[in-house]
Amino acid sequence: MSQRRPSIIGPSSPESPYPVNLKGPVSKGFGRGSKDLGIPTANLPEEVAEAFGQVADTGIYYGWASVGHCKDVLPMVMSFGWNPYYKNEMRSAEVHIIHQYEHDFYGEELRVIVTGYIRAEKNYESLDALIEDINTDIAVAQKSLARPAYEALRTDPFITGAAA
Ligand code: ADP
Ligand code: RBF
Ligand code: MG
Repeated sequence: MSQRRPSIIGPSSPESPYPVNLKGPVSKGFGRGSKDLGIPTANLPEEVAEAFGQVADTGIYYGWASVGHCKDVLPMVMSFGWNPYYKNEMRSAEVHIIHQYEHDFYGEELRVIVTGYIRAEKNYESLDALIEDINTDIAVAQKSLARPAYEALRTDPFITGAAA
């Protein structure tokens, strides 16, 4: 059975260590995001994931993202951890941008502002249960980012690409 979850998560403005800025070229994962889940995730490089691990625990996060030369700043959800459902061997930081893209963008620079934590990673009995929780994460991220202190980060020079 699915459980009800709150639609807004965390304090009214980001608290330490957030916001956390991460960036790097989009790397190849196992190709499971699109194929199994219908939810593609752009993987940050291993060393960027490890750097995030120095300031945060494994889990599901939300914030803003932008890609390459594109100035659009879009909401995102990020999974950071071992992916218990798939029993991965290494921690990965995977970003699902809440936007429909026409093309892949492997190799392009992905910039992310992590604004807060949503929940711990879970192991699931079925793929459907995982997908249902990810869809709830997406709704939670959108609602949580609509608060003024979070919305303000959408124009941060780091994420718009204005900071060199
Ligand atoms: P991989 O295991 O290589 O990460 P995925 O199936 O997770 O493969 O697909 C991820 C790729 O899909 C990203 O690297 C990116 O190029 C592309 N992509 C397309 N739309 C999105 C999106 N909305 N969010 C994240 N990545 C996307
Ligand atoms: N994988 C898990 O094993 N447990 C999770 O709780 C989990 N939550 C996720 C939440 C979000 C928002 C996203 C984008 C992915 C999540 N995944 C989770 C990771 C998913 O298994 C991963 O995207 C695939 O392994 C594809 O690389
Ligand atoms: Mg992926």
